[in-house]
Amino acid sequence: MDQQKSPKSFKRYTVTSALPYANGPVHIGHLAGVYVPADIYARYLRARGRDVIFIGGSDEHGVPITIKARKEGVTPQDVVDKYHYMIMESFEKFGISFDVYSRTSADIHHSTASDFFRKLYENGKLAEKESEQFFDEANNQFLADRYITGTCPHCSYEKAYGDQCENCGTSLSPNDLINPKSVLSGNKPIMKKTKHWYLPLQDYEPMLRQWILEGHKHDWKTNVYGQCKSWIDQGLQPRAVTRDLDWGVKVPVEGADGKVLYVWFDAPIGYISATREWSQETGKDWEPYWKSDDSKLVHFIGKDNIVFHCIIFPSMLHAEGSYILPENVPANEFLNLEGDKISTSRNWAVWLHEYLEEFPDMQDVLRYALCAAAPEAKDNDFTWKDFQARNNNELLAIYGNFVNRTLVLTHKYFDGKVPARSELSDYDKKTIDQMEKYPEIIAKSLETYRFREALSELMNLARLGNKYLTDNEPWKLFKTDPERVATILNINLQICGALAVLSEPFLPFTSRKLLEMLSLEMVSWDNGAKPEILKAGHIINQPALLFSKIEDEQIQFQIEKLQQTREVNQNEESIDVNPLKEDISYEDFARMDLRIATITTAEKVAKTKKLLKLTLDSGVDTRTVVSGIAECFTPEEVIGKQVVLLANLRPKVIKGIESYGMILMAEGQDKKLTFLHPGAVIKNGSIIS
Ligand code: B3M
Ligand code: ZN
Repeated sequence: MDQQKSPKSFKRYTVTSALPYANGPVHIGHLAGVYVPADIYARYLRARGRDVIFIGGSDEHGVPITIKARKEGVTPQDVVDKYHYMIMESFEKFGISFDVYSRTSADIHHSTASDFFRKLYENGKLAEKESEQFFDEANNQFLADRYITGTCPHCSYEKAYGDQCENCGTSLSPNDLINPKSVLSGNKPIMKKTKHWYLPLQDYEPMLRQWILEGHKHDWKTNVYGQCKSWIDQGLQPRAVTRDLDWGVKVPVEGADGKVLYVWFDAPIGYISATREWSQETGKDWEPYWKSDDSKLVHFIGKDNIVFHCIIFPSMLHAEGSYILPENVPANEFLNLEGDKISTSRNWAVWLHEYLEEFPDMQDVLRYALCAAAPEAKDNDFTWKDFQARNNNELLAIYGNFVNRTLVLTHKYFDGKVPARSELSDYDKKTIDQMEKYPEIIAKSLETYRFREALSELMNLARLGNKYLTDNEPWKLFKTDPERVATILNINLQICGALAVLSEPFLPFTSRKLLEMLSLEMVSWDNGAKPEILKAGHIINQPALLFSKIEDEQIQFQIEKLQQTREVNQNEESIDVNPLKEDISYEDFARMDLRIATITTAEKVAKTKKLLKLTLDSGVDTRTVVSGIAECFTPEEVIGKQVVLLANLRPKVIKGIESYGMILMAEGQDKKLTFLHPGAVIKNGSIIS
C-alpha cells in the first residue's frame, strides 16, 4: 500500500463508521467520537466531487443484547428491532448522511459473514482447537464474554466481564477473572470441553508490522499508532472467532451446532454486507469499493475499537485475500459529560432522541459544539455551559450576526439585489484574497482528519466577514458614497456565499437555510469561495434567523436533570457497594444479645477524635460503652437517645476505659452514621430478635 498517494490518486472512498450496538439509544459520545467526524468527512468528499460511499448500520449480535432480552423477557430480535429503528432515526435527524444504514441481523449480512468464514475455513486459515471453558450447569450453557463476571486481575474491580474490565479498560479472557461467576445463575461455573475456531493472529505479525509500524508511522494518529504498536510488540495470540451461543451468525461448517461467529468477527464484515445491500438497491458495483487498490478505505471509530479495526479485521481481510486494507483509522478518544465518564447503565449521557425534543431544530448547534470539543487527541469534556457559549458567542454572535447584518443591509439599500463592485481598496483586495484561500485551508485540515481545526477555520471565515463589515461601517457611508457601500456589501455577500458552501459538511441544516436565503444553488467545494459566487444583479430572499439565543433557564434545566441522575446513582451505589457476607445459621444469630438501651451520659474521650464514653441504661444494668461516633455526634446530641445495644460483646479496654458492648449504627452516604431507633419508646432491656 502506498501511503504517499496524493488524494487525487484515489478514485473512490469507502468511509465506514462503527456499527453501534442495537441495545440502547445513541448519545452525544457516539456523535462526537464517530458520526459527526465521519459525516463531515463524507460530505466534504462529495462536495469535492469524489466518489464516496458512507456506510453505517447497527451491530445486532453479541452477548449484551441477549442478556438484555433475557432481563426484559423478550427475544433478542425484539431488542434489536426496537433500537435499530430508534438509532437510525436519531442519525437521520442529525443529518448523518449515510449512503446505506444496514443491520447485522439482515439476511445479506448473515450470508456475507458466513461466506467469509467458510472461505477462511476452506483455505486452511483457521485453527480448530478444543479447550475447557466455563459452563453454567444450572442453565446448561457455556459462558462466553459477558455471561461471566469476576474480579479483574489488573485493578481488582469486582464486576469485570469475561471479555473486558470496564474499570481499567483491559481486554480480558474469561480465564483471567478471579472468582468467576455466571451472570445467568450467579453460580460458580464448572469447566467443560468445547471446540472453537481461531484466527492465528501471530501469523500476520510481519504483515501488520510492515503495513502499520513502518507504513503508517506518520499518517496515523499517535493514539492509534501507539495502541497498535503495543499490541504487536506484546506478541499476538490466536484469537477465537466462534462462540457457544445461539444468537448470531451460525458457524457454517459441520460439527458446529450451537455455535455462532464471535460478534467482533461478524460485525466489521457488516461494513461489506452493507455495501452489498447498497449495491442491490442502486445497481452499482460494490466490489471496487472493497477490492480495488485505488479505493481509500477509512474507518471512523472510538478508541475502544482500535484493536479490532487495526489488527483483527485487517488480518481477516488479508487472510481472505481479495480485500484492501484501511488507509487510515482516525479513532477518537472519549467524550466525558460534565466531568464524568458517559455511561449507559448509569444513565449518564445526553441522549440524542431527548436532545431533539428539548432543542428542536438545533441539530447544527450540537454538531458544532461536539465538533469544536471533539476528543481528537485526548478525552474531552462536554458541559452544558460550553454548549451554550458555543451557540451564543460563536454561532449566533459571529456567524449569524454577520450574515444577518449583510442581508438586512442589502435589502435596505439595494432592495435585495446584489450590488456590483467598483474600484477595490487594498483592504477589499486583501479580504477577497483571504476568502479565496478558505476551501484549501479547510480541506487541508479535513484531509488529515483534524476536524476541530477545520471547524475553527470555517469560523475564521465568518470572523473575516464580520470584521470587514464592522471596520467598513457601510451604514455610515450610504448617504455620501453609495458606490462604496455597494462594493462593501458585494464583498460581504460573497463571504456569505462562501460560508453557505463551506459550512455544508459541518452545519448542513444551516448551509441549506443560508443557500435558500441567498437564493443560491449549491456549488462545488473548489468554487465555493470565488468572488463571483453571487453575481451582481442577483436577487436574494428575505433573511431569517440562522441561530437563536439559548437562555440560561434551558441550560439550568439540563444541569438539574443531570443532577437528579447523579443523586439516583449515588443512592444506588451506596446500597450495593458492599457485597453480601457469607451465610450464617439462625443459631449464630441467636447468640447475639441485642436489646434496647438508653444513653444517660456522654463525654468525649480525651486525646481522641472519634470516641465518646457513654453510660447506658440497658434495663438490666448500668454500663459503660466506648463508641466511635464522636465525629458525627456531640455528647449533648446523644444523651437521652434510645439505641440498639449488642450487650454480650466481650468487654474490651479502649484508651484505658473498659467498654461493655457496642451500639449498632447504620453507615449511610458519605460515611455518615445514624442511630437505629425503635419505632416507639419502649422499655429498656427489650430484646431484639
Ligand atoms: N458495536 C462496538 C461499539 O459500539 C461495536 C462496534 C462495531 S464496529 C464493526 O463500541
Ligand atoms: Zn480492571
